[in-house]
Amino acid sequence: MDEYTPMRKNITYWIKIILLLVLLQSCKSTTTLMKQEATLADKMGSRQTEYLYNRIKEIAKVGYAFGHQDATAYGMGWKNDGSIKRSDVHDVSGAYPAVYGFELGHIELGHSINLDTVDFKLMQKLIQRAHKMRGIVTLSWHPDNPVSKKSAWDTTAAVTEILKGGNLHNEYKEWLSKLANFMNELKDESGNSIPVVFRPFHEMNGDWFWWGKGNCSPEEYISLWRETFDILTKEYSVHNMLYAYSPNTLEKKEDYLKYYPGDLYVDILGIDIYQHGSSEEFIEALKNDIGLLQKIATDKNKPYVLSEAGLNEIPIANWWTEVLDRHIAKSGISWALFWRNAWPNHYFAPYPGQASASDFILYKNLSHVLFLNDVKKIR
Ligand code: BMA
Repeated sequence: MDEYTPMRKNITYWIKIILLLVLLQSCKSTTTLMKQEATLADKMGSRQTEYLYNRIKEIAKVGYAFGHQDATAYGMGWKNDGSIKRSDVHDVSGAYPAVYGFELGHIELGHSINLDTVDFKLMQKLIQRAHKMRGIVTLSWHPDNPVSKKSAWDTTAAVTEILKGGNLHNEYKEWLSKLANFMNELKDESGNSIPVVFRPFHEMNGDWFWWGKGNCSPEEYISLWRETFDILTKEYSVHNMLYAYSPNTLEKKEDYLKYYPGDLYVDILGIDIYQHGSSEEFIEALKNDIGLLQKIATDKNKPYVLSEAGLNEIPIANWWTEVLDRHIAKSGISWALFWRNAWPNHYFAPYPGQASASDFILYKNLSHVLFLNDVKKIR
């Protein structure tokens, strides 16, 4: 008789326990996998776009990338005519930024230069170069007011006019088709589309743009975002963009998600924080707003960034290391982008001889602040 001995009972018991543990482990790794492989907002997003998204997440594990708007297009006292490789940041520190911001304003009008006089053909070339060097490209867009035909800062009510059913909907689609053409023509040497981070309609919690607070309702803003996303991805087949949402410094915590178009329409969470007053106020905003951003983004499993920042004319000699970096170093952001070096009283990155230049070199040497040669290594 095959007796069920205590010894066999014991073995069966342990086999069951092991099987259970294996099962639990595989469930756990499936959920971790699902968490890690968050898909793109654009379900048809290219393989390269997905790769960019994963790199952006990887960067935050090492530090944060340094970015500069229009870095290679112009700087203090110089303008790129297409023949030079230059950047103020490089002139000062010997390193090129890791993140390159460019501006699409006036592409919608079919102009050959943007609202800041950067030639779109040159921009295309500079994006190709930044991408080839494994830098990251982010595009802002300050479209003119579609009703008044004045600038993005003209706050004449316009959003409902361009939404589906509005009088200017078709005109808005024409605008988007021009933006889409630019995106669809943005190719690398092998003919693959170059992936970028698109950051339209930013600072909507401020009242200075036609898409901002008081000039449209949060619901209208959300429709504007979603319709724009749908037209670009579904009608114009643009599949090389990650979408970044970026309010301005918050007045109230609740403001962050007030205009949020939804997890299915956003890949990256950002915030624009400038120092307009004292360093203390700025530090408070960095701590509070990035702290909140970190919580929201972690919960949504999305990367997050300081999408715009800066102190105009940087008159504080140790601003980079003591005011800025000390308060964002451990925040988990993937990058911090500083605004453009436009003219002598409107610049946000140092140039040789500028008051914060030597501190910037110390800042550049911090191991967690990543420039082009550092992000290059991140796969
Ligand atoms: C603003 C200023 C403007 C510029 C706009 C878009 O912050 O720098 O001069 O036109 O950004 O780049």
